[in-house]
Amino acid sequence: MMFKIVVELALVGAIASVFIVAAQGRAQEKASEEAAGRNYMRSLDEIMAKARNKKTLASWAYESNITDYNQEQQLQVSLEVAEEEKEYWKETMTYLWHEFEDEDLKRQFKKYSILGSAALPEDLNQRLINAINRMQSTYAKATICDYKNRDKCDLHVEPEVTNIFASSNDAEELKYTWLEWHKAAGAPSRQDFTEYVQMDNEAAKLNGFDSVAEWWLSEYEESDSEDQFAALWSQVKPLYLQIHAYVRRHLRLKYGEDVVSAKGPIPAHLLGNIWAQTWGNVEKFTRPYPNKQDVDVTEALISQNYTALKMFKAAEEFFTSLNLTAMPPLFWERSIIEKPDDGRDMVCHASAWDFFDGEDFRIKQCTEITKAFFTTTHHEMGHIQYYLQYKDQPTIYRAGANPGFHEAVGDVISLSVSTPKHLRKMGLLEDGPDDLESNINQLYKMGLDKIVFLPFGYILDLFRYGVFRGITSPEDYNCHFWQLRETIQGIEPPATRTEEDFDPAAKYHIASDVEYMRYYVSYIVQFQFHRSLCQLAGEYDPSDSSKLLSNCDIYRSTAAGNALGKMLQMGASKPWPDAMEVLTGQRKMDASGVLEYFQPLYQWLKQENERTGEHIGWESSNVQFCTPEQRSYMANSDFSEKLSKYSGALVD
Ligand code: X8Z
Ligand code: ZN
Repeated sequence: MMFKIVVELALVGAIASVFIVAAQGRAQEKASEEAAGRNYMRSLDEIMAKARNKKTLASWAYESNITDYNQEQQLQVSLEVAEEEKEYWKETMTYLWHEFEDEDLKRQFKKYSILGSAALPEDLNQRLINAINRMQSTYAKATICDYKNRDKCDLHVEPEVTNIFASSNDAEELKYTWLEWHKAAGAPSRQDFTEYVQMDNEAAKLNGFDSVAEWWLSEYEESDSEDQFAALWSQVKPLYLQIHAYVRRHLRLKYGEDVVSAKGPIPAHLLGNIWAQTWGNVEKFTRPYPNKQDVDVTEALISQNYTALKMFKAAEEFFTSLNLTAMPPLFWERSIIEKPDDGRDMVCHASAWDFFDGEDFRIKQCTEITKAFFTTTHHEMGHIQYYLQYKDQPTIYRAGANPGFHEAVGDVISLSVSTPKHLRKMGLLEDGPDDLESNINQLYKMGLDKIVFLPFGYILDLFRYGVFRGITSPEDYNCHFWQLRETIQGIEPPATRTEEDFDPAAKYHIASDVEYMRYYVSYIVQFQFHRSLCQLAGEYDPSDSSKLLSNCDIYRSTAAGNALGKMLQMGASKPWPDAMEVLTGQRKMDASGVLEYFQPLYQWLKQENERTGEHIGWESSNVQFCTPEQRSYMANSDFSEKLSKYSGALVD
């Protein structure tokens, strides 16, 4: 009996050790597969840096000088790189990366497992690239005639159309210019946009997404991002409604009730910006306390002989004062910071470029000497700062924690630069009182940039999500676009619109295939970042009324700069909540930063609107942008359902 037990035990032991040896063997095998994966990833990442460098150089050459030759070169390089990416992707997918132990290595493989538009067969990829290039060049080359001098027909969006919107008080001139720009830049791209949507959706499907909407949303790495965006909108909507009502009243007083109705949406051409996305240019005649100091510094910039270069150097100095990095020599050699006057066509819309070689970083911007461009200069330099901070990360991580983070860096700096406190330090603003009325003026000016942008930033991609998902078909493009603008932004077109028009493409990012929710996200999170940086700089204390968030200047605070740098250095190596936590201790996007910043203005606007009996919100527009047929089949459509879901409770 005893003998039998011993034999049995020995047998069990032998079997177990066979299993253990087998398991050890498998573990070793896995470890060596993972080691091979690590080696492969290192070399893949280097090869991809070179490929991206080549592609970016060709795009820069094209966008800074739009010629047929440069377009063809850009196309060929893009197609070559796509082939290369496709070959490497096949190899990448032979690794069993899902089973890797190392989370970071897994993350890199996961990111490389999304091939992008290179997944398309070459002929479809070529159609996609060509459709985008045609839209982009239509936009860049679009010109209109001057209202007062109809023989002068070389007005581009930058600087001429922008300047007309910044300075004209003539409602007829503004309406004419608005209509002409949309005719020249928007309508011609309708076909190309439709082709682009088809091709890009094919690419999305080949990458495992239902449509481009889901692909874009995946960049935010959370399954409920769309709901988060909607919740943020509900948080800030009451603030928007107040500034909207206040501005409408002043526009009505200025242009008369025939042009601006008491309870309707605001006509889009009267807000100082061709897209009505920021309204800073109406500040001069809507300022809450007109007798107080003018907070605009455009005149000071001009009278102090600021040049584009001087604005860029001033921006750089702010970054270095925070112990962040100076712009490298190649930046100054290769950037284009003024519009070339040699007659070439160029994409003037400001942009910042990473060439993925750790040395070459550039800005392309048609700078004008204005406060708005001073802000844009900081915005673009914020992108370069991010590139510089994460340049030693693997190529695949050289991106923002999410696209909104990238847009927020320079804006956070501008929040300090734009304070009267800082402008005085720079000698751009004369000494003045720090009283409540001046503070309201200052907050109002910021609100015209920041609060009013939120619904605009939000709707542009609500529109495109609908298109990509097939909820909005080509026959309804313009109707749905204006339906969104009316419902969420409370604005209306200056005249009847039809499906002959295609107004979305009169905006750069639609014509150039640039995702736009990033700006909405940025305009929320930048206030979270600002609040934390101000606390680190000892410039903000919620319990001390002499230290308002809106008057915080983090200039020269290395504590703030180091904290910001730490977040930026992470690039996309971790999901964005980890990056946000490093700087703010928070893991969620939330509008409390915006609301805290604008709290005194909100109270003031509410009182003022009550005092004047202004209607809050808006009734339906009297301008036609959908036909009665379109309206009737829209009533119970998926589009309407989405619209009410994502707009918060409908206004009126
Ligand atoms: O496009 C830009 C930047 C380049 S990333 C100049 N912005 C958006 C726009 O102009 O529509 C910055 C704010 C919003
Ligand atoms: Zn940007």
